[in-house]
Amino acid sequence: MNRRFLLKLAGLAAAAKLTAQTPAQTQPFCSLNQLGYRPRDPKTATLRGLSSQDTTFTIRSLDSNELLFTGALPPPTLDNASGDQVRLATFSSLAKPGTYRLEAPGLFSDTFHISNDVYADALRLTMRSYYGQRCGCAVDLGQGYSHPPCHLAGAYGIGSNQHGAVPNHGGWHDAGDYGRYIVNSGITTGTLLWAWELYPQSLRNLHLDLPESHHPLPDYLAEIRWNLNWMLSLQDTDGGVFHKQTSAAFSPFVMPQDDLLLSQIIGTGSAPYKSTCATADLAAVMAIAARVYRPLDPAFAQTCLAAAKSAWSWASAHPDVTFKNPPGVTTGEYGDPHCADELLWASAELWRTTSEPQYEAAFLHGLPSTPDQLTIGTPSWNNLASMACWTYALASPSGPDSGPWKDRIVEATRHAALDLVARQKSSGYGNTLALSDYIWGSNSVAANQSLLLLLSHHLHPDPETANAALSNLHYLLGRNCHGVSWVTQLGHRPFLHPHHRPSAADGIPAPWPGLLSGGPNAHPADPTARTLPQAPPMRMWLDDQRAYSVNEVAINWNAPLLFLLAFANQNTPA
Ligand code: G3I
Ligand code: 9MR
Ligand code: ZN
Repeated sequence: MNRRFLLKLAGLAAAAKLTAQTPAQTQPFCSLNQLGYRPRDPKTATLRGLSSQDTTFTIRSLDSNELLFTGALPPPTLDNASGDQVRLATFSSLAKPGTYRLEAPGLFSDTFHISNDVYADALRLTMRSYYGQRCGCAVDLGQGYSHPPCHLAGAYGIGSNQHGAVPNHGGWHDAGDYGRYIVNSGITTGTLLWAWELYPQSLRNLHLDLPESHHPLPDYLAEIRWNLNWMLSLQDTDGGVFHKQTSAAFSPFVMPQDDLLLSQIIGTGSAPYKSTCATADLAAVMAIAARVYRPLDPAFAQTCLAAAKSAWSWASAHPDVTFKNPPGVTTGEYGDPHCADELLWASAELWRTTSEPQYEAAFLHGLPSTPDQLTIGTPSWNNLASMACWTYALASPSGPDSGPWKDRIVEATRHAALDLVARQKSSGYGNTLALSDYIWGSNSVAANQSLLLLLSHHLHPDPETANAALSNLHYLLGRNCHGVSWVTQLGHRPFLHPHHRPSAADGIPAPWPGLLSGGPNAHPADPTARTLPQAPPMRMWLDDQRAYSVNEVAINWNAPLLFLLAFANQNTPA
């Protein structure tokens, strides 16, 4: 039998398993992290569908076939996000490495592991998915997940004063579509570079099996540089940066090499053609890159720094050029009417990299008039103010010289983090999402809330905040009302049908590995998701390739997951 056929069988088996096992709301069911837990972390599973007479659960070691743990089940409580009556089974003190199953009357959980390296594969797969998103390059992830170079013909065109052909400079396809967008690349690449700065021990020896793997640069940084080079190519000679490079409309569901629509560099439609948010995002990211690559490739770091400075000057001189799709363009807009937060981030990163006073002055000028007015929120592609504040805090001296702003940033971050901790404790499935957080890409809201919690933990160590961050990982990897792992090819029941053109067009049933689903969306915005009956927000999700407002994948959604996994793998040599 050929390999493709075997893969097809495996994929069909996985699909059959999903339909057979996806639990009805009223049947006994246990949801937990389908990979498992690190020995010393808190461990709680969510059970539903049990009789109120059932008051205990047990955990069986599948290595020795012994029952190693018995725990009490508290009475059911209503989880508002899912509408489920849930029972929480806590077994944190079970720390012995091994393979286990949770049991209760009428119920066996998925098999799970307890071990220090339980998230090592997840980290590698999640990061390797960026190689899978590469544009303009032959990609081969193995097992048939491959394509030849794509989108080689590029041009300046719409909404710009420049015309003519441009070479392809790579970058990552944004999501399930083949567009490349500076704004979204910004937060993605910035988050990945931050993970390198904060958790290098998890990343410096990560083997990604890339075309560049034999080069001296660590694989992790080689992959990120692939996107940095494309971002640099969208900078004009005056320092401003074009918003995106996409076709005029979304392509059909074909492999990338079969998408023959012209890939165009798209401007704002009138002078100065470049946009402020994109330019400031590029300045921030290139300032971080200048720090990260300096010890490894000083010439590249110098290029990044020069790009960051000229972009910052352009954005400071043009603070309000917002982007809307010019006539004839219907690809993703990433429109954001407020670019002050992007500029704040650029100023803070440039100050952290150079210590030059004009950047600190610009950052301070962008803050509220008094420290007590400063609040910290969850970052997202259109909200970078927290990243700005954290970078400023990370660069400021500690102790008596730290100054009022650093102290206030730490305090406001901790305040936001403790709110998330409280939410996590009252959530039936252990996530930190408020009901209003179930929006397009809600899984990335959860992951970015973990990033906030981890920054809080970094600035003011507190296991409660780190544990709440990890609890979102458990939610994403199976402890949710769907009993699904929202990362392709991870766990027992990973979702199978992402809105992702290569996964749809490659003829292999199982999707490309390591991709995070957008997740539940209380405001479904595509025809397929709109067929979902109105239900509590966590239930507003379905595993359907057409349903882009709940089941697409995107580079900026994978990045905070990667950040969280880098944290969780700190004691696991890569
Ligand atoms: O923030 C508001 C919230 O206050 C409100 O309650 C809620 C109710 O509608 O909406 C929230 O805003 C949503 C916003 O995302 C949040 O970031 C908008 O409704 C929603 O339409 C918007 O969705 C964006 C989507 O493009 C449509 O523009 C997603 O953030 C963004 O990730 C997504 O990005 C697309 C690219 O355009 C193209 N490539 C794929 C990519 C992923 O789907
Ligand atoms: O595939 C597109 C996806 O990447 C975007 O997030 C989404 C919203 O902009 O649009 C998808 O494209 C759809 C288009 O908007 C409407 N026609 C069907 C397209 C593919 O399903
Ligand atoms: Zn491409």
